[in-house]
Amino acid sequence: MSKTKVVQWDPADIKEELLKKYPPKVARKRAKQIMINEATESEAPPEIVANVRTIPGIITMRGCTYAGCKGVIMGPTRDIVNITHGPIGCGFYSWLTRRNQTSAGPDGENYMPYCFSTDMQDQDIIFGGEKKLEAAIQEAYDLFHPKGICIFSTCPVGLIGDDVHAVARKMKAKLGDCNVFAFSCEGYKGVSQSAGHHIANNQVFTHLVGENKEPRKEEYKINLLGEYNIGGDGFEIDRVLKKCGITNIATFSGNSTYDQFASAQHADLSCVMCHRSINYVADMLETKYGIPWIKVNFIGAEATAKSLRKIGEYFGDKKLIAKIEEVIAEEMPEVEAIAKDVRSRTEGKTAMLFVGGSRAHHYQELFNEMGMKTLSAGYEFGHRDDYEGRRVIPDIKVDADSRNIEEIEVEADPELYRPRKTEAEIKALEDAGYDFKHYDGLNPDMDKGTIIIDDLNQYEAEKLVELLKPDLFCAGIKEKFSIQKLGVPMKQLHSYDSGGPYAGFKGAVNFYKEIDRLVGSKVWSYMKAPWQENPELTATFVWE
Ligand code: CFM
Repeated sequence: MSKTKVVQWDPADIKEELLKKYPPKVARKRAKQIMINEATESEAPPEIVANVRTIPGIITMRGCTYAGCKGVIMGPTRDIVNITHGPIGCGFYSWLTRRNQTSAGPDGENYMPYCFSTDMQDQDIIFGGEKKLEAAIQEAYDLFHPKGICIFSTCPVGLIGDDVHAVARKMKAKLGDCNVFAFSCEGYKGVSQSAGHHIANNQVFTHLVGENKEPRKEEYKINLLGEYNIGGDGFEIDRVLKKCGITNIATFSGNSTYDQFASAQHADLSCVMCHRSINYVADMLETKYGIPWIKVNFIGAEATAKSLRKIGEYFGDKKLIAKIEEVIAEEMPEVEAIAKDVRSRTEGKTAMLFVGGSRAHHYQELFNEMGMKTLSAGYEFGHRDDYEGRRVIPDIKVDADSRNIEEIEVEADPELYRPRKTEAEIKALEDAGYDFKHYDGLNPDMDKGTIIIDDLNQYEAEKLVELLKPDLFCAGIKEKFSIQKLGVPMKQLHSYDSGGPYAGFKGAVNFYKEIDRLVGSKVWSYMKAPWQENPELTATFVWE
């Protein structure tokens, strides 16, 4: 790869380059998932195709439905025993690899260091695995006496037809003091982990939210939805919230407990960080209990300040608003000093971000604060609303894959439904520019002419890097080494490599320092694989 930078490039040429090698049918499909941001001045931005099956043969970055359910939503809860019903690999590879941290708290109840699995064998596939599952639940109960046990289905469980829900019901009745429930989150159930989020949202809402009836007396009670405490992000956010005097009743689900979920209905506002993974719970909390929700983002110091102010404005209490301003004034000077220092080296550097269903958007805030420009970005499994904003939801085509995921009916609770604001109060806030239930998505925040790509794959990732030579590429472990081999620094934005937290004020400082070092390092551009230095055999493919 040449070390000279392409300064001028035409996004249409780049798109064409990416599609060139594909067979025509594949190219046509991929063309709808590669979008030049707001290509035309006059027309509405083109629709992006998202949340559809990856074309067979393409090496996707996506994960499976089980990963979204067990790994993402339920996994970070420390005092629920999460049993993977399936072959051992599914449980093992989803065991702490996401770096969702936890603090055991005064009760010390923490099952996260354990990997619970039924370890299905050939004979269980042939004769059925229900008995083995029953025995596993009993064993976990006898050993730990947890408040809850969750069962996660892997692909073979769905294929052989084990009734995990019947087993869960039976064991819940038998054990008496342990909430046992199951998830039909077989890996193949949806087109990505996104389906697993939805399945987890439904089940945790049905079986757990609202169970703790004990009223809560604290002030300014919120739920923090879609924060998973990766690399300690949630610890930093909780520190800031506490300093402001805001009570976080329940985080879904970073560093969370059974009781947090069970008490979520006591909050007066739901703050949604990751819209993709948890918007279903936000909506259901509103429908059933009358708790409004707003979109927040604690990635980026400015974004954190803005989100705190948004919470303050909702409660509308002078004492809280003053405290929030005091906290921001106290935290910002350090952040600004470091930002100013790194900016002298990072200004004008370029990045690409291809992560999950929200970080490819949120992290652009941090890069902006460093004066860095995002050339290209996209989600692995975002839906159209995560790109184009929630206003497109009514136009989203429901296909067979989405129908596969249950839509549950939720109604206002006859006793507990209590609108937190009157219609007039809501209207007054909205008239003043306040947005409820609103998310604008990634597209409006990206520059014109940048390239937005859904479900980027291995081939396109390498091609993009080759053509645009970014100063930094952000994705996950599957992409890490191939990008570094192209001579470009790579930062994992799922697990944060071994770093973090990056949320809140202290997190922003961590991020600035780390990215400064990464984009300033020349080491990757000196790298040459042995076969590049001394080719032993050269050949061409038949199509070349
Ligand atoms: Fe939400 Fe996440 Fe993300 Fe996600 Fe994920 Fe994750 Fe992610 Mo990896 S819940 S959509 S399914 S912010 S595990 S903490 S980093 S892909 S961008």
